[in-house]
Amino acid sequence: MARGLFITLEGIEGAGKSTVARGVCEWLGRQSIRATLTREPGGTALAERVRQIVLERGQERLSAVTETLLMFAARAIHLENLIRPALERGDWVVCDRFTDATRAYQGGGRGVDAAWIESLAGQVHGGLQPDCTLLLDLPVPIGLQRARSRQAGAVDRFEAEAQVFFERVRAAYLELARREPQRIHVIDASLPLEAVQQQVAAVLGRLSPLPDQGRAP
Ligand code: Z5A
Repeated sequence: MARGLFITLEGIEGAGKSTVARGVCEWLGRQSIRATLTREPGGTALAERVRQIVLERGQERLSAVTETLLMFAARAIHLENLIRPALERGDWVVCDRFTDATRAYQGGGRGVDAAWIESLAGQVHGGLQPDCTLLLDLPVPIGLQRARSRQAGAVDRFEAEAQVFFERVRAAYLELARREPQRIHVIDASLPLEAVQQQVAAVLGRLSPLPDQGRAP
């Protein structure tokens, strides 16, 4: 059986990735395509434990290099136990963040060496890249306002960052999209949800003719 397609969603905090990812799965369901919805860091029980380590604001310092290694450790677990098996059985995988997030957050946001990130990416998933990435782009203050209006509980290590950090992350994402326009589709996420979903459906529709794979029986 041919493998399913690998779709990723990216963007700054509060861009609407989780909301849109659920919508993408519903859209695929209407096309009779089986989809697996997942997220990073995390996605499996073990990778979610790594997520907890990397997000929680604990006593010990976590350097940008350590943060990068933990993102790839979680990713390696996720790929082996969930992403690759799902793609191989013909499901489409819809993943809320993947390696572009490491490029944007650790590379753009924290200044980690881009060549080193690419070398880790090559080792962890050299043969597998997303087929299509939806970059939900919006001005940082709108994203932060949306995220904070919804926030409940403790603020994590990223949510505690200042606006200037997210400005660097956003700029890094837009630069990635400029370099890879065939794969990374910039969606105007500042618009109302319905308009965002229309843009997303237009991109997904252009992935057609939808391959004769991963269809529900
Ligand atoms: N991270 C990293 O540094 N390196 C990596 O390699 C990876 C991740 C993989 C956790 O990610 C952190 O990990 C993340 C980057 C880092 N930290 N940050 N920032 P996460 O994806 O789990 O957390 P998040 O980015 O903070 O997600 P989020 O805040 O949940 O945002 P979202 O998923 O993009 O948004 P949402 O929950 O779908 O929507 C937010 C609210 O806005 C909600 O009330 C919606 O109803 C509302 N919304 C959504 N769309 C709209 C529109 N169009 N209009 C109005 N309101 C809307």
